[in-house]
Amino acid sequence: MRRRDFVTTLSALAATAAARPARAALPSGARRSPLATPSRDQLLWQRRERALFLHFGVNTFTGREWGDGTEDPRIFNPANLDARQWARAAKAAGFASVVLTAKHHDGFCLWPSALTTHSVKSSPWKEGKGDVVREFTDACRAEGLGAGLYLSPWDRHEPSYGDTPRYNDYYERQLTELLTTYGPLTEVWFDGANGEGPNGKKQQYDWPRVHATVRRLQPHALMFSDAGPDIRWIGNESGTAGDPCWCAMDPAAVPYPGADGPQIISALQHGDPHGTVWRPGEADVSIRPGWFWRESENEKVRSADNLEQLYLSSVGRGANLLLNVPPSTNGTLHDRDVRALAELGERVQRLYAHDLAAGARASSGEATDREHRPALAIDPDLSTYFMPRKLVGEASLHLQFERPVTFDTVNLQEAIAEGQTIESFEIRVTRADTVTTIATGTTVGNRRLVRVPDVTADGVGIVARSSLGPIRIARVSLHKRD
Ligand code: FUL
Repeated sequence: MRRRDFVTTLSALAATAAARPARAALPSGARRSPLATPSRDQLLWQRRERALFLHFGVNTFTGREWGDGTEDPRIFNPANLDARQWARAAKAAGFASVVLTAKHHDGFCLWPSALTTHSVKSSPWKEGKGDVVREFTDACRAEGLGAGLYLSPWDRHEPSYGDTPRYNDYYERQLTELLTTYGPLTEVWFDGANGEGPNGKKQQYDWPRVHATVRRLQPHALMFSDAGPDIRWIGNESGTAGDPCWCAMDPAAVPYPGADGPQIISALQHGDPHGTVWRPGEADVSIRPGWFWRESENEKVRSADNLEQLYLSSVGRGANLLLNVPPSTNGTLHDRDVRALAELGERVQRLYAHDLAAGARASSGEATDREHRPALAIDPDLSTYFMPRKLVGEASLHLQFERPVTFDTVNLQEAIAEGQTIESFEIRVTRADTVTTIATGTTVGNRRLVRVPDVTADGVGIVARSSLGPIRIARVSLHKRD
């Protein structure tokens, strides 16, 4: 649950979902300003596509979603904590990184912070000598996974919260502990929850200072929040990116984390084709009804079908998926969650295992340079791409097969290192000289997955119908579920 849920009505959300970013007033192909492009770290992060989220802390032991900070640290005692099990489950399912809640809103720290006793230090776990963040980061590295940390700015335990300058110093020092003790992090996760402190005053966060600290101490870590600066929240907690979904954004659209309103949600969902900053979306969603583990929700773990739908509505629309799989009171992931996760991993792996477009003859009606010839769209190398010479108007890519192929999934990928330009596309098939349009769509970005009823074809045409600039298709592949 988000704090903003209190103030956002369902009808406002419904209206938002239907809303689309205003269409550019300029003709297709005409550019206002150079397109935004990703940094190297953003590109690497986007290519990883899937990360696991671990909500763990005192709430695991109370069954609450939001602790109020009065929890007795002695309730924290995950007798069989096994961070390697978390990391192995993530890796086995094809997830490339993991993000842990080092501190949630209740203020309880999973590491022995020098700034408070409200931490693992005061718990019976490992007689107060344990450090979950250390075990977590070590396990991620041992499995070759990226490690990320969530540090809630809202702290319902800390007495200085609400006394703005004092708490901002406190938060900065806690952040510094995390950023300087546990080696390189791939992601630092900030949510915008913001309350009043014991003095009755609302805490004013100093985001520029927070961001500068992360940049200085962990230059390769990407910062997530509603307002970026590196990764944006996708605008809901249901695992659904907008359609269209642009990686670029107007930096003024979401002025600070936690800012609310239908226009803000729409900006997060869809991005902005003419946005000046590259800020790809991350769709966070839980495998269970709640963010924290509860015995009573063991029967409510999402099915593999449901997880596959989440994959299609997040990664398949060009966003990254951050799937929460919370450890239980004994400190391990529950069997049911591990099984569902593994099934998702297998489905994704099986989906891509066989590319029916491999070996096709690729051609285009448009002239291209040799280094951007059509065949480069069907080789697996995402750094090479098909790019027609002309900068405006439709462009098509045709794949001709030696023998007819039957598929139900089309995978499209743009060469996003150079930016994102495709605004709308169409997929056509040829069969016995008849051409049929089987799907149309909007943006592509890092990946667009299009599911179609089984179709058998002699050839497939991908038509980029409109774009913001040069069309660069890094990959077209065709797949069939078994
Ligand atoms: C929100 C929090 O309020 C929830 O408890 C959860 O951590 C979610 C991922 O972010 O802001």
